[in-house]
Amino acid sequence: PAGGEPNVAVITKTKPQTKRPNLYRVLILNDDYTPMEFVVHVIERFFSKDHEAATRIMLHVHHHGMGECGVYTYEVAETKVTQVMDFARKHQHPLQCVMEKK
Ligand code: NFA
Repeated sequence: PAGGEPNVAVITKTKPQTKRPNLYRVLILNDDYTPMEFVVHVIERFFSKDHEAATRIMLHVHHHGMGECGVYTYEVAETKVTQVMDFARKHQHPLQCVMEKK
């Protein structure tokens, strides 16, 4: 019949499934009061570094004002920050730990 149903083509696009998660650096900040050995212990305990690597990071923070302890997805980074801040507070040290988007 004349004027029948319009012919409509539907094109569905498939996106390449390669979505990377957003990553966050966890940083420790220098201060004048937290003992160096406490900072080394924190880095070993919460960021799974050996004593040598933890000492290197601590000295970097001491000399440059801040330093990276690791790179994680959002929830893991948030957990690390909370663990470090709670542990520092419990031991009455002013150590600060923050996360920033890479
Ligand atoms: N600057 C601190 C001190 O001299 C040591 C420190 C290093 C503190 C790294 C915080 C972070 N006792």
